[in-house]
Amino acid sequence: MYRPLGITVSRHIMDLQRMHPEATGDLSGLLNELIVAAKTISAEVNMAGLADVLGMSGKTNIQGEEVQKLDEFSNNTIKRRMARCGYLCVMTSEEEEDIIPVDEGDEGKYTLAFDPLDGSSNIDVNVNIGTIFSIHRRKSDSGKPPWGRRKTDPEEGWKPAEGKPGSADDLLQKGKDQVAAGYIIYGSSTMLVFTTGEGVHGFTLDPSVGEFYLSHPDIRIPGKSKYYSVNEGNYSYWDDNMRRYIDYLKEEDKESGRPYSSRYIGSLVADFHRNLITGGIFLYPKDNKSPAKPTGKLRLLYEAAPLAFIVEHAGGRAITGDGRDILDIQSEELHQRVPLIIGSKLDIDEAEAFLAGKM
Ligand code: FDP
Repeated sequence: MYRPLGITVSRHIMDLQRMHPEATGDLSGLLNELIVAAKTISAEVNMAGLADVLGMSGKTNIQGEEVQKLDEFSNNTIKRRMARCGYLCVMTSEEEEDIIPVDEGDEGKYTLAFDPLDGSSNIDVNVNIGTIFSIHRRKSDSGKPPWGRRKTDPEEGWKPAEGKPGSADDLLQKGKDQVAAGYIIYGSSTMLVFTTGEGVHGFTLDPSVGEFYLSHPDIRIPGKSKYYSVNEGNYSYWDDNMRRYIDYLKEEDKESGRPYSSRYIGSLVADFHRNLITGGIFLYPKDNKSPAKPTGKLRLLYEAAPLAFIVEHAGGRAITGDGRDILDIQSEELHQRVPLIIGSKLDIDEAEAFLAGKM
């Protein structure tokens, strides 16, 4: 019933572009290409159980193609599609150690960092998983004319304008300098949530027409919540302040709405999405579990920073718990890890005070 009136994501992106007369349309083009990749992944995720059966029986799917692991499929889908979209100069993915170059001649003015399939331990058990993305403007000169990626050659017609490839340095930027960030969650339905800095908007995929429709305009995270999401199995690896905070959330105190309820899925994107909609605080703090990961588990460029950008534009906050706002961190490595404490603003303020030993 809603279809004829529903606002499609492409219409929404065009509306955003019209608000900026100076825009070239590159960011719109980039988002639209990413959305096609997301729809491709969504279709494959929905086939996961079946693909597994087919994979075990002969390692080929019904089209006669080799069955790939879903995270590998998602990585390849995004990287191959985006390498030739003409709007990027370089990419980085959770699945790849080094930077991912774009196709020669297709260099553009943006960078893309992505986690192709977050929550991979949940893939095989039919629990929500997702794709997270972060877009920055490149720092280096693109070497292209400002009016676009292609020029017309009188002899040969359209051909790519020559451009300069990007480097890791283009990707290593602060979260607050993102131009767009978002995620796609593959759950009971597939949803896209993103922001270009003008509100956070959610779109739900109607698989029968293959279109995302605006279903959650201008999402605002509740200021205070009654949910906390943390892997409490790590309790003995936390410092005293962190333990005291979690103990505090579990104490009974009607006036402050305690005890809080615990909700932990173990897919960052799913835990984050639930908290964004209902209110909540997600914590993956630093711990002493592994000397290799003293700063927590989650990655700055394609997990913490994009979700921090979204939550702040929805009225929430994201911090490390050691005195830093996630969006202020200058990334130094592609796969840098950070502690992440993210969610409803008043809960984050309170957690910050606990972690600083002030409460
Ligand atoms: P996963 O290991 O399943 O890929 O970043 C990875 C991540 O999942 C997040 O999605 C999730 O929030 C977190 O790790 C879960 O870690 P724990 O198993 O240590 O709780």
